Amino acid sequence: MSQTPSPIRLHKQLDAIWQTPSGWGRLSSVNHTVLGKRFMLVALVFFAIGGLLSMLIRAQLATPDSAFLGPELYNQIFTMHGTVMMFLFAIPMFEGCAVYMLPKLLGARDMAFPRLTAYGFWCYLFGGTILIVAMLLGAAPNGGWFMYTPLSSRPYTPGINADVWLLGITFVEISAVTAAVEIFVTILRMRAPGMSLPRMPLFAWYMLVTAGMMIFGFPPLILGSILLELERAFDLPFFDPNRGGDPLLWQHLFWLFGHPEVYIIFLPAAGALSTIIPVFAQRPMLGYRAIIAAIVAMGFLSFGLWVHHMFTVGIPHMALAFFSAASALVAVPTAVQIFAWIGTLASGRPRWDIPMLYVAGFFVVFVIGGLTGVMLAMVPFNTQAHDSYFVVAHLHYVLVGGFVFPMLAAIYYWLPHISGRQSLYRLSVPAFWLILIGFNLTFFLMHLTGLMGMPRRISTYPSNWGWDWLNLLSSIGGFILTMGLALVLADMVLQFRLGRRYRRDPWQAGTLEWATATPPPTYNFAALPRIDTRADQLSPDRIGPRLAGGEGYLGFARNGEQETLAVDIATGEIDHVIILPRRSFLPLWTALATGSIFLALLFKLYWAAPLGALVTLALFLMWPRSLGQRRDVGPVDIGRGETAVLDAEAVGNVTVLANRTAVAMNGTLFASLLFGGLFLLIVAPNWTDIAPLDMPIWAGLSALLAAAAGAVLAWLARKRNGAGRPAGGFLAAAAIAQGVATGLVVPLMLAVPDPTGHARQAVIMAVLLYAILHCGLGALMAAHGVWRIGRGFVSARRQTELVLATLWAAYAAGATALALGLTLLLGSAGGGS
Ligand code: HEM
Ligand SMILES: [Cu+2]
Repeated sequence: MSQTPSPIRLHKQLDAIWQTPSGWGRLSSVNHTVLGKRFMLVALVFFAIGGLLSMLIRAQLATPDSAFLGPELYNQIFTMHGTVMMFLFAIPMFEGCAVYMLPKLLGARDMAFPRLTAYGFWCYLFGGTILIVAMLLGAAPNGGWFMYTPLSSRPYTPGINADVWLLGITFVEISAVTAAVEIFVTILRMRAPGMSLPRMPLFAWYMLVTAGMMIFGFPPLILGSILLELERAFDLPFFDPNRGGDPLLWQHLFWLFGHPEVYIIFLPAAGALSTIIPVFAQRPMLGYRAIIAAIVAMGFLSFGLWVHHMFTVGIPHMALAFFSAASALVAVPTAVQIFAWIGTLASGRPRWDIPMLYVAGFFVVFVIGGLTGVMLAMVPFNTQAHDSYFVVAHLHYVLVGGFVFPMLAAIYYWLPHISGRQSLYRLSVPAFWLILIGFNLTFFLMHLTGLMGMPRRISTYPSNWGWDWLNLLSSIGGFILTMGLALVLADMVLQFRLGRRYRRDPWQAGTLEWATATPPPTYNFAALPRIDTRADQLSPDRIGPRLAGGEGYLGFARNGEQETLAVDIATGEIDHVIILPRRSFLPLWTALATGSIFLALLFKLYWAAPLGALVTLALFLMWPRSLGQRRDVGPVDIGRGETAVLDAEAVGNVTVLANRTAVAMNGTLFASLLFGGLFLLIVAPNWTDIAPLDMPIWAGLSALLAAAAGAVLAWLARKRNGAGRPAGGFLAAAAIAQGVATGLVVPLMLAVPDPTGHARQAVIMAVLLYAILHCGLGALMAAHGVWRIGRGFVSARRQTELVLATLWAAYAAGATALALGLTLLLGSAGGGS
């Protein structure tokens, strides 16, 4: 099979295997190029909606005593503006960018889990639609995008509005979570052979750190949303200070997510800048290693900063000093990058083109935003400016400067890759100037309005406070900005018809994505390259034709399978061949079923939610059916005279890595829950006048024993399987043990008196529920393994199912132990003084 067939025939064969059908069949696509484009398109639609809302805000605030919207509608509109921009535009936009770019940039044919990409996309689309429809029906969330309790608790927001936010956003977050796992695994394992970590393009490094941050940053928010929804729906008082809860717990959970979130948005944008700047400066990026160190440092530091959003809530002085210093410190890695960018430009021969205009705009706007950020990191100044328009100005300088400008640069840089054409200068240049001028007019003045005392989130103001002119000018600036953005949109649309066509690599870039044809074929590369140098200093116009001719790895169509390569994490040496799943409607059905759970909860049809969950679970169990091998195949030809085993026979394949990542994420969620319990125990009021609980310790200990036995049995099954002995019996025993553990947690839950009475009981219920769910999940994984063994998918060499069963059983046992520990600790709290 190593002889290369004629390139045209090869192209036809690959095309037949990878293509997306037309008509309704389009909805079954799982291809990353298709889904990346869909993600970005939908994100742009939400950007337009968010922009429209900001126009309404500015129209309302343009004049004093305005009655254009009225306070209730105004609350909904600014809340939706912030929510749409952060959750439905910024995050999905870079997810789409990553999904589209990464395989091309790294030299692979798709992301690691194509169906998961599709599932994430549908969850995003449906969740976002729920929010927008709610807004059109006048039931949009209205408590601000950070949803502070007690304002968002039931007594103060009795309607459905807050539930729309909590459920809709959690639904959307599924796409963030799946994207994080995928991006992480794809970058670590699916690079072109030879592309070791130190040879990776900077964009991939940025995305790797971003994905890592999402893995630890999103679970606190998801947990917070679940707890708040539990409080709203079932009256479990996590945040109610009268019953042992604490509104500050919400703020901690929210900002534990919310601050890293800012960097999660900024880093991909910075990654685009680090890709674009060296290309236009016509010299390699300065300080490649320093930048990597800086972004890794940023990733860590950003988790230590969340408290700077809470300086005014009454935090001990020591803590204030620490978080203030840490906030100022994060300016250092930012500065490293900014100096590297400036240095690269200064020492190169910069070419001016549209993307560079936006890079320049970025510098101006972002630096101002950074400076006001350092000002706000100072506690005394923060106390003055807190919740004033100064903060609105700062946050937009950072978000628009740090995300929108770089994204516009990236759109102008990469859109030719999608369209195969170049942008229309007559539209793009004036659009840029309108945006730059409009933006600064709108937001620079807000610093002044803020310093003059105008609080954020007010719907109107009297005319004798001196804010009139500033607000009117801000609003005019906002409309100029919108005109500029509309021109960009027109430019993007018209480019597809009127843009000049070009040959490969229009910017003379050095990265692999330009080695595909433009627009790219669905399989990206007819053959995969070997990379022996830094992967941002290649010559795509030389490599491209060779790969298109089938020269390289996997330059053939085998058995009609969608094949790509997996490499060792550090060295980038070939590890195994991945057979990717084909297009399928399953992701769509599964997302619809998932959506039914959220809708059932939203409309308080609580009986229907478990039904939806069962259907979702059943659909998920159908996913692996088409995956795997039923016999040992051994090493197969991969071209260039080399061989590699298939993923089913690889010990640590991408599925295993993805599950480890999912466990890390899941563990973060659980850790946040444990943190919440301890936080309430230590900080919240009303914990002294409760009596210790009487819990059936025997049930707890036997549950723990059963869960531990499940883990040991799964591990033994794995050992036996590895030694070539039948493992089904042990695995079945593991499933049973975990099932028993699930049952044994129930008496504990039944013994918890009135969980609505006090946050202590509510927390105990939550951790026990978590333990039950995970013992059940472990049992399910083991049972699934038994089934796969029965169907012949497992052998001494094909052991993925056993590795996964062991992993989840061990996790379930650990979680049960911690859950019991916290139950005992909280259960003995109080004592009545
Ligand atoms: C297109 C130009 C934009 C304009 C004219 C604009 C305008 C505004 C205004 C006036 C507010 C304050 C509302 C109030 O406190 O009453 C606001 C809040 C906010 N904006 Fe924007 N914005 C724009 C773009 C963006 C972008 C691109 C993002 C994020 C990527 C964003 C994120 C936010 C957030 C998170 C809030 C806080 C909402 C809240 O307090 O609940 N905005 N915006
Ligand atoms: Cu922050």
